[in-house]
Amino acid sequence: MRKHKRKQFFPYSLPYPGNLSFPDKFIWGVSTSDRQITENIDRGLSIWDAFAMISGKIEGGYDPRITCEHMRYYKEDVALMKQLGAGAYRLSIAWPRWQSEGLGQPNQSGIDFYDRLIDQLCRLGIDPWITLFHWDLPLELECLGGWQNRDTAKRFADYVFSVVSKLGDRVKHWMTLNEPNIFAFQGYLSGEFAPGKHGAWLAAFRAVHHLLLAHGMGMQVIRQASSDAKVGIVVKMLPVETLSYSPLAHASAHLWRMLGTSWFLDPLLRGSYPLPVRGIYDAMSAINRLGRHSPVVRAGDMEIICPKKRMDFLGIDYYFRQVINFLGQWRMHVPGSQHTAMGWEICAAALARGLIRLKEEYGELLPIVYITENGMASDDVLVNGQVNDQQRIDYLIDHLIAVLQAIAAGVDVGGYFVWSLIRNWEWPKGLLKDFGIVYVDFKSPERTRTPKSSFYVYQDVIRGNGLIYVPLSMCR
Ligand code: GCO
Repeated sequence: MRKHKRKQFFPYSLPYPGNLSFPDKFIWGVSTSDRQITENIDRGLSIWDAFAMISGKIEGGYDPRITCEHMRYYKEDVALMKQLGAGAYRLSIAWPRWQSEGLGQPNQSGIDFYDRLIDQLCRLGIDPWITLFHWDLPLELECLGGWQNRDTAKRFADYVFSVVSKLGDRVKHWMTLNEPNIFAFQGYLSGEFAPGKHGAWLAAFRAVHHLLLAHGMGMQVIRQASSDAKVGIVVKMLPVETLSYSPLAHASAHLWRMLGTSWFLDPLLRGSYPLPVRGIYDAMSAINRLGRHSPVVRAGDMEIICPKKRMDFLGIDYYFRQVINFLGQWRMHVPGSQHTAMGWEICAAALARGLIRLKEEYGELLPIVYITENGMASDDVLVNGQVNDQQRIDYLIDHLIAVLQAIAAGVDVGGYFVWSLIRNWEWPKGLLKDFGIVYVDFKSPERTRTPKSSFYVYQDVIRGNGLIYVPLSMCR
């Protein structure tokens, strides 16, 4: 592919795509995760249930038991996907629903729900894409050390085997983990996410290696159980961009890229950690040896994480870029930019540049990419039975243009999933932030659903397999 000036220090502009159509067979979908939309029935507790009980952890005090009740209204939700024209639905299986305590006998009533949901999707011609770990670790496993304990990876593989044996006849796309990079940073360093540890760097290093190992072991199990399955992982894309030159900015950008991306993608795609990260694992091993403990990274691990037959696809979730200022600091508020209700800067161009950078960085090692999440939170209101979310429409169109730009530059992007179909419980933000393209009236006992304007625009995009049906005025 054409080198897009990686040496160029500042963000560059890409030409507006000449062709507003997506490739044939491009997959159009919507994404959710179990913990964020389902009721607390038929399941064991997860680390998020425990975390949410700690006062002050969830803004507005929203209890994760209050949701849009997808278990009860799943048929209605699948019908909405059908109306949208979605070809795929990315959902997650909650490990504590499948196995209440994360090990042992599967929980039949939990399994029955997924069985019904998947049958319903197949009946309506919507392909289920399943994430096996979307952050809701069974609480019992956290008590045994959680992801700091290597056994969790093995238990994950056992759980995956059970899921694939049951659903593998109907499910062909599997994502082992959702965003291990965000899970590690927010769960072990900032403490904003479960398991809520602050500055626990060594714990984060251990957890990351075991998460990646779980991915590799899970992938092995899926491939053994289902020969035509496609397996990938989902990573949050954090493009780092500098707006002014200074050696500090340069060094800081380098560090953030390594921590945010290469720490994860290098082992997954190249089979080795970046050198400084490797150094830290080596130092940890040396200390472990003194105490007669086994090293974190053991012989053979890297071949499990990155086997000869590499993963089939990479899922990319994109919401915002990391902007580094002159002093090398990370800032969320870039003057002159628009921000979402989460306070995240809107920058579609960084999605295109980020994808191109990935391709430049990993070349042939980069498998086909699916945008497994993209979307925004906004303060939407129902007026006369309608929800006009113009900002989300603009957002989606701009980001789809960015995907087209990346495709035009040679990145193999096979599909796009909007986050989210429906209003979700947004982790520490509880129910305060609404990412849905379908509005949910939480005051009504039936949790009445109303498609927003963005739903209809996305429906047009899907129908036309491109932006051709979108009024030109919207193509900014
Ligand atoms: C993530 C998760 C989702 C979030 C969404 C919006 O990326 O953080 O996969 O569960 O809800 O991204 O923050």
